[in-house]
Amino acid sequence: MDLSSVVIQTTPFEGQKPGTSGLRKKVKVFMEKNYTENFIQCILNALGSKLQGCTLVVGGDGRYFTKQAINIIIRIAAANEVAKLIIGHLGIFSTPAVSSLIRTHKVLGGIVLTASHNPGGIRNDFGIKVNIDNGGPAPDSVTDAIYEETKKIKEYKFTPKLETDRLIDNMGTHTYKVDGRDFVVEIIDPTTDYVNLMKQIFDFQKLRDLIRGTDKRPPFNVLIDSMNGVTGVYVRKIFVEELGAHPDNNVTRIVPLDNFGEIHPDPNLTYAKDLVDKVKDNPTYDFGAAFDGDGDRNMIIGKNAFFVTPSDSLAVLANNLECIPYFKNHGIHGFARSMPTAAAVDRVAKKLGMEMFEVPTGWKYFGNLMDAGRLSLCGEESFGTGSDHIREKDGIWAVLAWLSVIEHKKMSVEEILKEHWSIYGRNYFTRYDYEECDSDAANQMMTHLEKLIASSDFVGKTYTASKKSYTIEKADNFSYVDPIDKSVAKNQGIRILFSDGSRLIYRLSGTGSSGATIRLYIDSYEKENVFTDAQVMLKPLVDVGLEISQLKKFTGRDAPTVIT
Ligand code: VG1
Ligand code: CO
Repeated sequence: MDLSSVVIQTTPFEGQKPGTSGLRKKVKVFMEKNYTENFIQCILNALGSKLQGCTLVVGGDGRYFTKQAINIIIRIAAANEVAKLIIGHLGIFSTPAVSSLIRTHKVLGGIVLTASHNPGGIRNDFGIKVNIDNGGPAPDSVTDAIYEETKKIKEYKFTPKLETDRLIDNMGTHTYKVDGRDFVVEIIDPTTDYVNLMKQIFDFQKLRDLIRGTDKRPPFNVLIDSMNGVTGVYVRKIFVEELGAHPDNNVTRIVPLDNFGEIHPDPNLTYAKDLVDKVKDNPTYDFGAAFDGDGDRNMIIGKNAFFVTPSDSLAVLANNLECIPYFKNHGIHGFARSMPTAAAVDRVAKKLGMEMFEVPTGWKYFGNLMDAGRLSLCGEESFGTGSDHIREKDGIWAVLAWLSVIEHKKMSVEEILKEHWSIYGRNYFTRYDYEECDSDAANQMMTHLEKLIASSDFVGKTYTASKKSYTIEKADNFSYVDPIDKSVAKNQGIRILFSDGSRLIYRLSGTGSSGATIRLYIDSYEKENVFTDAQVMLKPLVDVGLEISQLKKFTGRDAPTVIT
């Protein structure tokens, strides 16, 4: 049957501005009449002339409203002359899997339906991320263009008679005639391409021997927690089916739920407490890992829940990449971290003679460097680690990388960290998050900081807490010039740098859906004193950070919501 598309009149919605990674709002907002339709049409408008005849990858973490959003995307894409959509079975794709598929199929881009680490379900968040043809998150130039479209949209195109009901429930290819053109919807297994990629990168036989044990070595007992998010389907395939992990003892919460079982699918010590407790309570576990809703974040813990900060995780991987076959084949071309991430990896880069980059928060800033062949491994303190195998951070990749290092070094997680600190010294790091603060209060605090760092006598001032003194050497609002395309990103966080190398950084989160989240990042470097508890070590600097920002006065908050 030949279907025809129609043009539907609409009016703009305020605030459809993508943040650090996609547009995130309450589900109820996305459910408003034309809200999602508008945004999808604006994404397509921003693609311009490349849109006609293109292929897009579509899928997400399976949270509430995914199916409705996919149905909208199918009908709008068909009417806008998109030639083909590649969609995950049941609407499921992890964010790294989308990145991989875009690259494997060499298509124009993807639409990822997720609010990532934000809670899901009808009362919580939904989100839409846009990825470009290199597989990475849309850069500022693209998200700015989308936002401009949202402010002036008057109509969207739609194919009302295209039957989408239950379309994503079965795999297969469907071809339609829309306005006389072919339009194809292909529903695929969300895991096949990604599992193949992981098999090319890692030595699965060695990882299987590690997890199952051999004549010479007892099994390395892991607990992999998908937190009811999208990684469940990949964890079953990779860890259970390929690597022989036990389906009851070695993996947990691996069925994706549309509300994540009412938990916050964010792998940190607060929201992944369940995993931390299980590993603590059961000393036979050697290793634990958790992922966020859309599978791009990871948290690594060792025996007795020994915690690896993401900044250290990046440095340890950088120091041991040679045990991963991918890097033997592709070489190692430089490292990078986001600005708030502690500089542990910089020390490894220096020793190995590697180029090292410091970029703003958000994975989109790594893409150009990777495309230019100057970056192989990068990470963020927010539990993001990844390499140039794709253009997103990749939770499962990070765990397989860690297991490869453990297999190779035949050491425990704690031993590996302690060895690393003994060689390089330790970058102590902690992050305090104050979630859902009043937006005005948070903005006032940032304005106060802006003024303070601009005052003529700020540099050189000394602050003291618990008898430790810190003298300010430099303070600015971080800005970044992309070395490849020279694009500029300004106002990326207030940095206060002290003469002993310690840092305080203040940012407002760009991923929340309501209120404001203040992030305070604290780090310091110690050459010799490397075995102290990080919270104890950094307490004086935290106090200085609170004093300088007057955070309590502005927000009324006594304590952070999450400490990492
Ligand atoms: C946070 C993290 C940032 C990360 C981003 C997206 O952003 O700090 O490092 O790239 O989330 O991660 P913000 O603006 O809230 O600090 V994901 O896994 O939510 O896409
Ligand atoms: Co995520």
